[in-house]
Amino acid sequence: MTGVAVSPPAEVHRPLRIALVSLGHCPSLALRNLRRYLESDAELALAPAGVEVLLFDWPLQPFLRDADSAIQRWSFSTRFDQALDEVVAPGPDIVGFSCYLWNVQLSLRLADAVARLLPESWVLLGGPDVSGRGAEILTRHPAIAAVVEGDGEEPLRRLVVARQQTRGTPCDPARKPPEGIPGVLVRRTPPAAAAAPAASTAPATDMTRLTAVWDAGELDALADQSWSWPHVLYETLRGCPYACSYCMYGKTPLNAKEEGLVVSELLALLRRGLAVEIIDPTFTTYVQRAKRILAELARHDYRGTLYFEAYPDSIDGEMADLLAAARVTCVGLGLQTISSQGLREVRRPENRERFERAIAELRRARVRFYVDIIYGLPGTRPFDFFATVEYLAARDCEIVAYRLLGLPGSPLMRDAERFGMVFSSDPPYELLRSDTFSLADLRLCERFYESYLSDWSGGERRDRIDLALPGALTRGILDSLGQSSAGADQSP
Ligand code: B12
Ligand SMILES: C[S@@+](CC[C@H](N)C(=O)[O-])C[C@H]1O[C@@H](n2cnc3c(N)ncnc32)[C@H](O)[C@@H]1O
Ligand code: SF4
Repeated sequence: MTGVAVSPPAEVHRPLRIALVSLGHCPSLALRNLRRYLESDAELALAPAGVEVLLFDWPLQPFLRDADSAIQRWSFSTRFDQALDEVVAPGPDIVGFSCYLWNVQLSLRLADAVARLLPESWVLLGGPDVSGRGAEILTRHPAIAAVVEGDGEEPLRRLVVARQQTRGTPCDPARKPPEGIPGVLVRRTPPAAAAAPAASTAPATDMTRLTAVWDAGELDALADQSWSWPHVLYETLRGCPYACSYCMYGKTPLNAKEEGLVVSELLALLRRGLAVEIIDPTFTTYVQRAKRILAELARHDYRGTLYFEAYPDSIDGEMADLLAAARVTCVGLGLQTISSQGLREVRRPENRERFERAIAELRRARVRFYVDIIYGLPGTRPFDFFATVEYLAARDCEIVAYRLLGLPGSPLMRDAERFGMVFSSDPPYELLRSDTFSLADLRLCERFYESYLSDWSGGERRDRIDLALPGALTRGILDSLGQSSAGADQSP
């Protein structure tokens, strides 16, 4: 018998390549987490030739500018072509796009094009803008192989293992990601339109494996790029104990990083002089933990700055002092509305006393803060929004007002019919009408807020009104906009 030397197919001699793509306002933490999770995986490390993760992390603005100017010039060679070329050139086996409302349309366009140019690679989507509507996306985009819903680390790892196992086998154009991976929706062939449901939600990410996700050399290079939100993102935990229906934050069970690790990683970033955003849904809500972390940070020197958002109830005097000591430069507080009904309808607990304590303590400790509010909330009317602005103006708070967005997958979308809410079907999914807001009302709220910022948040006009008088500010602003102010003194 003659022996035949069987060598592995040429394919297997090169690493399995995974390209991860993000278009954003700041460097993507999701891509770093996904990369770190794959690189620290024992099973994948044993694979022949290993796994190579390529990150394509691009500022979004140039894509938008280029698209605009190309249309003006009637020429369609844009940053898009260059991006496509860069992703396709290394011949990745898996290409994953990180989708948020600011990039989902561009990402889908790129994903469709990549899938056409690389028919044998698996093109995947993940991120909050596709979570909760994977089946709809698979139906509308036949080239997408799978959508990952929720936390992506463990589902992506399993997809990579599955791809690894099929390497070197004869090319089968119908070869697709397998069904049954928790958190992964895959396309079924045939019929092309149907999606196999995700087996269940993805298992929790092992947060201990997400250490040092920011590569030090990479951070220097990132600082050189023009990001519109020049922050380095850091998460100490996932999950939010509150259930505000409009929000996509923290709809996963609590999953926290070990405190010592949080302190050492944050110090490493802060010592490099970086502007760090802690992106936990509400950093201070796990009060004792947050206090221990802040106290530990406060013991060290650093040039960097810290910023985060918080549900205000947890900010007492001690917390405010620790924030100041740890050199937190700004805190975003959620209030949303002073209407009790509005808060009830979005399942957000109300605690005005605690909110007032938080702003008083932050002010005393000289920690800058601003307050988030929303217009268009179910169960509210424009005058509730005006009264909320008045309430905050009377307390000298910096205000950030948002129009209600119907985020795909958020619990609010299940209530849309009950409140007659109609949202734009495309990003940013803004409210167009509801039982209590016409489109004209929404436009008026926007003008009201802009007028408040430009003419009434300080200066002469403001000095002329008595902010303690209910309705005085609302009347002033509406009169200046040529709108009737009848009803301005009604309080919610
Ligand atoms: C930082 C941040 C910003 C930054 C920009 C960030 C960036 N990358 O460019 C700034 C401050 C500019 C910003 C602005 C806004 N934001 Co914002 N922001 C965030 C925040 C706090 C963190 C995002 C993040 O990096 N998270 C950490 C990573 C690890 O989590 P992740 O992104 O969910 O990724 C995980 C999974 O989704 C999945 N995954 C993600 N990508 C991929 C890719 C693949 C291939 C796979 C397999 C899996 C996967 O795996 C990851 C790890 O588990 C989130 C809330 C949050 N805590 O997540 C909101 C959030 C993303 N923002 C949101 C919104 C709505 C806004 C605003 C409209 C303001 C507002 N009203 O809330 C504006 C829009 C600005 C604009 N005009 O474009 C929504 C987006 C919802 C959506 N459908 O996209 C979120 C979810 C918050 C919310 N309100 O519910 N934001
Ligand atoms: C992380 S939250 C604020 C901090 C804290 N978690 C809280 O709720 O108090 C960020 C802000 O984004 C705004 N926001 C979130 N989802 C929104 C949506 N669907 N439409 C409009 N604004 C939204 C809210 O004003 C919210 O306060
Ligand atoms: S708005 Fe804030 S408190 Fe409410 S669910 Fe979202 S992150 Fe949690």
